[in-house]
Amino acid sequence: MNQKFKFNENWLFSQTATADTVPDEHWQRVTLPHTWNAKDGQDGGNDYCRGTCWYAKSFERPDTDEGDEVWLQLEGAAMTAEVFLNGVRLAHHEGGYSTFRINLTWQLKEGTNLLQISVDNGKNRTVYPQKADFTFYGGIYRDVTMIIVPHTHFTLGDHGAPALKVTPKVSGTSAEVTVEAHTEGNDEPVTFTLNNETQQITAVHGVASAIFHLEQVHLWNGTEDPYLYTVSAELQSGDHTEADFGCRTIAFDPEQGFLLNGKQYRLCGAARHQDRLGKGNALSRTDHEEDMALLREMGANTVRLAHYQHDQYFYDLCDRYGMIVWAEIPYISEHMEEGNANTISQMKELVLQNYNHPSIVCWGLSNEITSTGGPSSEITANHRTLNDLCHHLDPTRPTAMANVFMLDPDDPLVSLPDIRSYNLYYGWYIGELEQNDEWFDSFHASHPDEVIGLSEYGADANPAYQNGAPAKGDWSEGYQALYHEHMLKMWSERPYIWAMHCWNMFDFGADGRNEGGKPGQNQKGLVTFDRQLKKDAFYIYKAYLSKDPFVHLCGRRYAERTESVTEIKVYSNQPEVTLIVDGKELNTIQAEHVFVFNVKISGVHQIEAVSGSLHDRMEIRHVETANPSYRNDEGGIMNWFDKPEELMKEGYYSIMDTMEDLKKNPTSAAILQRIMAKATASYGDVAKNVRMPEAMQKQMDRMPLQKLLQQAGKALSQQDVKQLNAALNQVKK
Ligand code: GCB
Repeated sequence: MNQKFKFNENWLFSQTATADTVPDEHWQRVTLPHTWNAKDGQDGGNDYCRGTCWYAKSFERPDTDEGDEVWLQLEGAAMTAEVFLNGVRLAHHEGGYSTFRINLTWQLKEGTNLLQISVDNGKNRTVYPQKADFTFYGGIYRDVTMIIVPHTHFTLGDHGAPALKVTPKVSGTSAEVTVEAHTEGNDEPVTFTLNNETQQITAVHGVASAIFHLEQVHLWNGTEDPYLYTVSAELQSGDHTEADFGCRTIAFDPEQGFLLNGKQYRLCGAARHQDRLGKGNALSRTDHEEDMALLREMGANTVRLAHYQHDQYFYDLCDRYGMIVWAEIPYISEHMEEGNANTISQMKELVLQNYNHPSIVCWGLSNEITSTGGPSSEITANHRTLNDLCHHLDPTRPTAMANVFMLDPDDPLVSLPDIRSYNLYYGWYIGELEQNDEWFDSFHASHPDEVIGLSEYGADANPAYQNGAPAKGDWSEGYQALYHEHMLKMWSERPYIWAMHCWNMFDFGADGRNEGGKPGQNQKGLVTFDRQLKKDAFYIYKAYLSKDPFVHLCGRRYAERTESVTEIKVYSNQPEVTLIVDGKELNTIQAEHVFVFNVKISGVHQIEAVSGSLHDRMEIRHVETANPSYRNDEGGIMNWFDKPEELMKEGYYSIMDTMEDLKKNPTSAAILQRIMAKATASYGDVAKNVRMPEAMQKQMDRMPLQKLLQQAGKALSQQDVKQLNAALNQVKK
């Protein structure tokens, strides 16, 4: 028999049960996928339920033929799961993002069986992730499937991997495709079929390998033509399986960046966290499809599936639509001494389970792993082990790392993986936008033989916040848009950047955050957490990347404006845009991507942007008093910096002085130290213990304190800053 069916219905769930509790009517009825953190993991406070919860399901022994085996497949149980059948523990799995399977056969009894699964997302020092800027939702949050197979069957027990491993090797117009089938039970002949060709090979010690030659191979060619082949395999026992694969070549070059099928292929897209508002990580196929549709609409040709293994269905969608993927494990933010074994098992699962996906072009070893403790020999040693493991399991793809901006580019850890990438937040957390350009110019000049990419960059925006003069730290939709305008221009001028992944495609749950008017969310998304609203920044990507003609008026939500001449900005991929105000043509501009018009306003105005048959409309109005709901008043610091002259007092210190100068005077140094301690104490786990490299500290010391305070966000209130300046105004220079 060969049967596969979803096992998602009629589960019972308890947050208070223990191993000895018998499920009863007090347990909650749930359908999988399920998480217990859909609400508390997204509302701020860093107080969501983390611990062990229980799932239970009674079921009748399925009908099987003599010798059949019954397996259970879990595609995601976060983070550590133990599976018991009729009271006997059958499996223990560590890692909340990968598939694992359990052979239930020997423990099944006639009649009713009881399956109990404990799932633990509690704190520990062995299973990643433990410290990161996202919510670690607990639950059996992906599908559970029951699989019934004959005694001799395609392998189910190898790290959740598919039984077929397909390795296409393209040369010229043909390809040699090696298909390796793994079997369990007896060694039987395996019949492989690809196109119309059939080969029969008998398995030896559970492995049968066939080689197919494809002439005039149809390449998998990114978003333009993501052609997939399907190979199938059958056993005499009746078990069968199949795998999709694509034929393509990938290469990385210090000057040309990424090459697909021998041609430079500029990669630009975003990173994706999987979760959603109100659902956490318990998603439906429709949710995944919607995410893919949004990436495609934006014109992205790559996605970084951060910071863990995503649903198999999403990798399938990436294959199907030609989206290039960076795949990674949640080895993130801090290295845990006792966590090495877990990094290895999660990496093994990631590579083995995803080997066949043509969309995947690199294995990410870690993310900002040195950010809390700095580099160390232990970190390097573990990365070396992971790097070797990836090469051993998959010699066809390079390894990568997403480095924190503070990591010295000459640190040996940076050159450990095959290709380099950095997460840079100049223009948001630190420094100015232009420093991104400078950083890349400097890296490329000093490391001409190395491949470099930008694995993260971004700025938060709550689309409720609007600002006629957008500024860093104001959480406004306008600043985020300006920020990404800069980054896309920077990228377009540097063809050597192998990939640029914006952080993030979607706002996501980070229960430890409390800022920008939405506690519990990281709002760097180009699209909101519920996927309902595309922020203006989404459209600057579309202007650069998409071939679908469009015009988009920015500032639609900035409807009430106090200025008498206002800026109207249009994003488009067309060469020319006309602005029509109240039915009259104002101006026609030729530009690339960004079209800026200045419009006099007095009352209510109908604004229309037109290019050929394309148009977009909005209404704005002039008001005397600024709409208070447009302002993020949490820090409120921004208002302050509008008038720096009011902060300064002749002959005395102020926040307009550089840190370097303030540190020279013992009194101002003490005041500075006090305020810094306060700011650090109020940051979440991630920011604690951050060690600043000397060069970076020096760079910061040369900045006026005011600039740094602007980046402190919620950590310091407007009142704090006022008091600080008043205190400094009393210290004589
Ligand atoms: C990073 C992290 C990512 C965070 C992001 C941020 O560097 O890799 O997990 O969410 O910054 O928004 O701060």
